[in-house]
Amino acid sequence: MTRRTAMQIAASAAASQALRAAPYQPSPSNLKARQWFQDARFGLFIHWGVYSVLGKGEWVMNNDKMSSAAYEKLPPQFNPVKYDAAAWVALAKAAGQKYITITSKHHDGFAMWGTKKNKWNIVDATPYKRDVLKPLAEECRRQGLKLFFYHSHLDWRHTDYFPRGRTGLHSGRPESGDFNRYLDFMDAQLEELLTGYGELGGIWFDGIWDRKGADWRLRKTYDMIHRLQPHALVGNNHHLAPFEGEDFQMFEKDLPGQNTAGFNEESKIGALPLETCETINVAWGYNSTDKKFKSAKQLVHYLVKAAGMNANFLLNVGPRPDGTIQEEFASRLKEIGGWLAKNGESVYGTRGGPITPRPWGVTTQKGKTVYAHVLDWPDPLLVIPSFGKSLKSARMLVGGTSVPVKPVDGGWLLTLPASGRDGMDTVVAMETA
Ligand code: FHN
Repeated sequence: MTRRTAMQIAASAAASQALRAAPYQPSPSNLKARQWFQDARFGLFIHWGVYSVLGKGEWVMNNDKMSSAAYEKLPPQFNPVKYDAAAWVALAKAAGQKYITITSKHHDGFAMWGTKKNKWNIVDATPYKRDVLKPLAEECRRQGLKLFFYHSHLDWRHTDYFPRGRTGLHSGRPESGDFNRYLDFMDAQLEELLTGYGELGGIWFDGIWDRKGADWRLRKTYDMIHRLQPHALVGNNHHLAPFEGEDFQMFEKDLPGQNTAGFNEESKIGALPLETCETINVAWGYNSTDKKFKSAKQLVHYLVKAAGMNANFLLNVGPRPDGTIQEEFASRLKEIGGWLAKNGESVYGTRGGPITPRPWGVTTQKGKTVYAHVLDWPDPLLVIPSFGKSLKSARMLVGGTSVPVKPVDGGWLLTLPASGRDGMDTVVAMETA
């Protein structure tokens, strides 16, 4: 027998556990939500928690080997008096983002809402004493964005998260606990979010990779979500092929099917709507020393390359402990929004294009229009390979200048005019028969 890695054995155990449950039948409202999600194409990811006080990212409790007692010194210092949910949602809108995915609970177990299930939360444990998710949900409804909650399965503090996984080993918890009681607690907190914050876009799970092979009772949790909000989209960042009950598949720091980040080796592209997530600098949670900011051009390229692969792009910010979003993030989001204001037709409501990525760029499509996204291609001549449809005409999306099209063996030769070229991404709209 070939030696299978522990990960493969764990993945097959988790998959078989998922398969034992009855097949999941998404509701009509869920299928409609999936179409909306794919049309939306661009969302704002927000990693925010008491860890931001230290400015060393969201893994500081684990990376600095902090005990729960030491970590408990952070909430009393977390007082985001400058938090302005309306401004955050307005920034997402200015960026051209159609939904927001915010951490309701990250791996430190700290609830960013007024949970009644324990005192480890923003209302009971900080001088701010207010729920930050409620105003965000209200602002999203008012400004027309959908709201998703990122919710960590992994918990570095809860004493029933036992046996331990690969992380959170320095919290100082007793070497005992009832994992099912922890999952009951997690489901009870999720029920608060699913019944107290209005209609949600979905739940974005993360963290089961910490205990591969454990029985996470995924279907029990997923079925609860779909019972309470049938339209809510469930995704789980397990870096594996989708499990029964999931409604979209996410990839992290990689386009679908790629593995430049090194932890997407098993994430085969499934048949569900796709999303990839990325940071503007390197860190997800606020990191005051992380100055490796990607340019707006790089981020537009990521957005259109994701769209070219039929995937959404979820772009992250990590707000400061005072509730502000740093200017390096805000300026890039607004610049992306400026590009989308002129070129959004080639992204929103599209699906992956008929031509696979080429040295010159990628394609998206909507109805009979195929959009060529010409990235870092200075030449006026552009060869479009045959793609199963006949090309009737072409125009520069911005300005509408006609693009000469000459049939050649194997496709067409386009001559791009100087007018309408865009330093970030020049979009050519090609009408097909
Ligand atoms: O451990 C988390 C990390 O903190 C962050 O939330 C990312 C975002 O996708 N997910 C996990 C790392 O894979």
